[in-house]
Amino acid sequence: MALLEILEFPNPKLRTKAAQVETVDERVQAIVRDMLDTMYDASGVGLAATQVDIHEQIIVIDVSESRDEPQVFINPSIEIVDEEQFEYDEGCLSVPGFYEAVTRPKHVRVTALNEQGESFTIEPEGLLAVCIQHEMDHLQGKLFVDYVSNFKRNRIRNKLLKKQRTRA
Ligand code: GNR
Ligand code: NI
Repeated sequence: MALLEILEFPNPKLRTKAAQVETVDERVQAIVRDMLDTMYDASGVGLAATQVDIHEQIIVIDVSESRDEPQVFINPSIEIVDEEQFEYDEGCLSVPGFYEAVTRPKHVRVTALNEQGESFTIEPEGLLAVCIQHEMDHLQGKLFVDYVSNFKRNRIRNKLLKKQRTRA
């Protein structure tokens, strides 16, 4: 088992846009395994490769209570199904300790490749729909704090910078 280091806001590497995966081979499957280990170790419901400084379109998610239903999304694409919105208190392993309400489309359709390289499409609901959108934002270099006011984002930034200074 290999745990990967999770980058924290405001590290500029979190702003990198991820490239498409060309082929889902053993190299990609090893990244998926390490990302799942890292997500479970950190008690997260999802993890995007961007957060572990790998700039490829790979996401792992587990929204189950029992923490034994991993889902893998490679090269995901998303469509908004209708205009209904949904507000949820979001957190992020790259923004530890902070939670803010974020409003996103409620009904989305997601197509991706699984860890075997097979295409699948789902219409997720609830936390899974929120989480997929949160993770797909990471792959574009976007963070949930980008949806809150400049005042709140700067306060979060300054608190995390202070914590990171005292840890380094
Ligand atoms: O663990 C996580 N919890 C969470 C809660 C609400 C909305 C999104 C998330 S994702 C987050 C893990 C993470 O940072 N993924 O990028
Ligand atoms: Ni996150």
